[in-house]
Parts: sequence; C-alpha cells; structure tokens
Amino acid sequence: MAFTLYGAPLSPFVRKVMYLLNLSNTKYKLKVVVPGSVPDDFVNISPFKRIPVLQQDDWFQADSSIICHYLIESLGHEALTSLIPSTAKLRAQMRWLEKFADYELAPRLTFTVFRHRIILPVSGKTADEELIGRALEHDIPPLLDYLTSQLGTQDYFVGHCCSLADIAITSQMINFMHAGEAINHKKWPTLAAYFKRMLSQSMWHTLVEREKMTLDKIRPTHLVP
Ligand SMILES: N[C@@H](CCC(=O)N[C@@H](CS)C(=O)NCC(=O)O)C(=O)O
Repeated sequence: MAFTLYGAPLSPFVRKVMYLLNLSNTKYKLKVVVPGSVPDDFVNISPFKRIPVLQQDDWFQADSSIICHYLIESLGHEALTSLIPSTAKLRAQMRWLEKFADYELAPRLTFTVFRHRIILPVSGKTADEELIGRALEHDIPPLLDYLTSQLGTQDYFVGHCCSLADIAITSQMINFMHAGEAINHKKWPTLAAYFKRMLSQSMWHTLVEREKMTLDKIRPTHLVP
C-alpha cells in the first residue's frame, strides 16, 4: 500500500491531508505540484488541475475532503476514526463545518489574503491591498462571528472532541496567519484562544514550523519583516 500525495504543503487542503497521514503514521511520498504550473498530464488525475491528489498504487483521488474521508475509512486507524463523531447529527454538523472551511473560509482567508500577500509577490506580481482590506473589513468578520457562535465555550467545534471540522478550520486559519494576519483576540477571544490551542498541538506545530522555513526561502527579501 504505497501512498503518494501530489501538492504543495502551503495549501490548506494539502495540509489537511498531511495532518491525517502524519496522525496515522502513514508513510507517503510528497510530489510537489504547484498550482498554476502543474504538469501537462496532471489534468488526467485532477480534472480541475487542483491540489491535493492522493495516489495509492495505481489509483488516484482528488479533493481534500474526499481523500480525508477515504483515509479515515480505509486505514481504520483509531486516531483517524476518532475524528468522526459518533452520532448522525454530530457527523452532519462536522461535515457542514468542514464544508464551511473549504468553501467559505478558503475564498477569503486563503485565496484572497494569503494568495495576495504571499503567492502573488513570490511570482513577481503585486498584492492588491485594497482587495485584502475589503476582505478583512467586510467579508471575514461575519465568518469569524459565525465560527465563534458555533464554538461556544467548547474546546472543539463538534461534540467535545477533535474532528475533521477542526482540522479543516485550523488549516485555513494557518494560511491567514502565514499572510501576517491574526484573529483579533479582543473581537473574537474564544476563537483566538482556540487557534492558539490548536497551534500548540505537536501535530500542527511540526507542520507549521516546516512551512515557516519554506516561507522564509520563497518570500521576496524586500517582504521579509
Ligand atoms: N475543494 C478542493 C479545493 C482544492 C483547491 O482549490 N486547491 C487549490 C490550492 S490551495 C488549487 O489547486 N488551485 C488551483 C486552481 O484552482 O487552479 C479540495 O478540498 O481539495
């Protein structure tokens, strides 16, 4: 059972999958594929040329959510199965929040703020600070308000246990952080504390420290603080 993951570790979707592979001590090869300059034949394994793609022997699967659920089901590793809540209602809530992270947080925290602050300057383009400003002022606060309402006073988003929802949400927040932004602890104290707690977990810490080294290498020198 040989696994290969195609993607770039700074992608929140690739990070989600890496988290699960690491959590289950599953060995895999990472083949770096960078969005925007994917090999010509990548479309054969990812119809929209998106990362990540997981390969297992001669089988390929795109999409972080589908891959994560596949790994949880197929590996049957306890650390992974515990990411799925025990009741149907809690599972629905978990899937909703995973979807919320992938389709609501990602367009603002990652595709807007992170892409403009980090990815565009790396490829010699200028960040649109006005667009970032609008996202920070208008688009992102309601999302953080919503997440705050969902978290309440719990340590995790669903059923008092770490679930796939936490992994998807934290992964998007990490891109926000890499872009030099923080969840304002005065406006969203419980969410800011939640993110701090997640980052202190060794699994996230290891991934993030490695990514910071990558960021230091790729960031144009005039943007290094
Ligand atoms: N829903 C997909 C989203 C994947 C995605 O959008 N990945 C980005 C990188 S963070 C990508 O490959 N973008 C390239 C493109 O859309 O052309 C997933 O969960 O895997």
